[in-house]
Amino acid sequence: MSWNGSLSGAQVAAFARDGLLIIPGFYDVDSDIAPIQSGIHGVIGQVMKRHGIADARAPFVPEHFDDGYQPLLARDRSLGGEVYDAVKQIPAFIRLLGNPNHEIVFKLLRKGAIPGIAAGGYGIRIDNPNEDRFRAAWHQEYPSQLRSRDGLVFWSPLVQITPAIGPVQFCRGSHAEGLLPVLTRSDNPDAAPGAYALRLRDEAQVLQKYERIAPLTSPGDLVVVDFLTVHASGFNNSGRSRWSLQFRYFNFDDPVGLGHGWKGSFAAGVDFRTIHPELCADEGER
Ligand SMILES: O=C(O)CCC(=O)C(=O)O
Ligand SMILES: [Fe+2]
Repeated sequence: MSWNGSLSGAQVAAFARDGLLIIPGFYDVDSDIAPIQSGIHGVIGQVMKRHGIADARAPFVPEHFDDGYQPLLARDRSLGGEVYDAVKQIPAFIRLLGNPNHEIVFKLLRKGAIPGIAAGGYGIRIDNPNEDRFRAAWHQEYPSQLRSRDGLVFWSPLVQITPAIGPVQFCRGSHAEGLLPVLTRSDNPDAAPGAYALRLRDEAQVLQKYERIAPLTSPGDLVVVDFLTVHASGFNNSGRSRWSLQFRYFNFDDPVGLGHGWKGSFAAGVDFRTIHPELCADEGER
């Protein structure tokens, strides 16, 4: 069972109002999600193999696809990084990235759009328990992706999202702010890399205006996020990593994207400051 190919008028209106739309059961858990989970199970095994670690795991079952990952992290955090880099090359993941339903949703939510897949804008997040360094602080997607201002993030969990595992938090309706200025941290060598170094300017004032929602979604569910909706990672206090899919699409017909030629941002080796200097201030300049 997966999406029936249509969105109701109420869903389209809710997305326009909230900058966010949850579509339960968008993906088929057996044919879309389980093959990705199985691929991850295989990659974890290959990382074990590469490092001479005996693989004593049970055979793959979807609910426990990430068995063996916490012990890898405990042994050496860099092995987690190897898994992270490898899993976005799983064929079933790339197949789902290009699923025609993403284009259909894009065109239903953005009338007249010409959808594109943001190169470097897709991946599988692994938000590990009690780890802060790679949590996404409050942000809009556009500065870290560029391509077009009216893009969409397709976010979907590979594990059941519970309060303890740290659901993503969204400021409902915050896309109405338009493009928000950011602070950069050019002079701090200890700052997190790339997009992680950006902070919303006047973050507290922005946040207090909006209701925060933290959807508890299940594998197969889809969260569609406007590129301007302010959101942040939750805190994972559970014993399991929070695995989730991100596919990002943009619009070739967006005036801002047409203006800069659909350039990518940090993941494409571009510094956001060079494309939108008017939106940037160094943290030291405040
Ligand atoms: O999953 C998360 O913690 C953050 C997700 C996010 O920022 C995104 O998908 O754009
Ligand atoms: Fe994001």
